[in-house]
Amino acid sequence: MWVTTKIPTICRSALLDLADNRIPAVRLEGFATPTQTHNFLSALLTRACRTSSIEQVTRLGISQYEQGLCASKDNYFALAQRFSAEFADIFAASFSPLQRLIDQLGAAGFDADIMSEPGFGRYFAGNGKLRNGFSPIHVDFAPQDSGGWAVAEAGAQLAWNFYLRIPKQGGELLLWDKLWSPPDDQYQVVDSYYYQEDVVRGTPMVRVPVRPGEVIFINSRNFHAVAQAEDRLAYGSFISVFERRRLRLWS
Ligand SMILES: O=C(O)CCC(=O)C(=O)O
Repeated sequence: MWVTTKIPTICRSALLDLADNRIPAVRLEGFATPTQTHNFLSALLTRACRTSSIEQVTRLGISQYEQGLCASKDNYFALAQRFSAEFADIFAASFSPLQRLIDQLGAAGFDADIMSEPGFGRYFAGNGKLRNGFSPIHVDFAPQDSGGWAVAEAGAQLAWNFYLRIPKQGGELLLWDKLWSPPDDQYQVVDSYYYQEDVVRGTPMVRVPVRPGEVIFINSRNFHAVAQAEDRLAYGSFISVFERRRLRLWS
């Protein structure tokens, strides 16, 4: 349960509080300058391949859910190599938010890197997410659905998002103070990863306005959603937390 709804600035104890679900989010203001944000946004939109997940979300990149769980592990890791090379070109044309984030986590006292899978190699990390409409309530928590993958062994799972383009109205991040547990799946919408509103009925919620150039970290096991928005663009990945010390990034 959250002990406060205040959102602190990044530091080691704030990220551990987030992993323990004592706070709703952690903020990293000024992650990138307006010029860096613009250059990365342009490189991403012009060069990255799109793979849709649901009608409201167009993904620039791949996800372990769509290309792995819904297809196969071989498929995901073959694509992970291809897309990591493609994103290296995008970073070369602008800058690497992924490396910058890893450096920031290192500076906060963690051992941070990209996630690896024994026998398969590195995961892909860092997707663009272009949102149009209301992005429905969901959780992202590998132990829920990824048995047989190393990410399912994490003690906690966070997500970070670097905001690139946010409409003047709407597009807030909605966070509920409720960590997913198995009985919640009675509310899951058939054949999809999102949930009916009943799953969070009566649960405290915070509505977090987000700004271009900043990063927000959330505990992605908490139910969350994104308010109605047109052309909202963010870039980020998950962070699996191992032994409260090793942070591993993947998408
Ligand atoms: O873009 C955001 O603010 C949150 C995105 C989201 O739903 C997620 O990371 O799963």
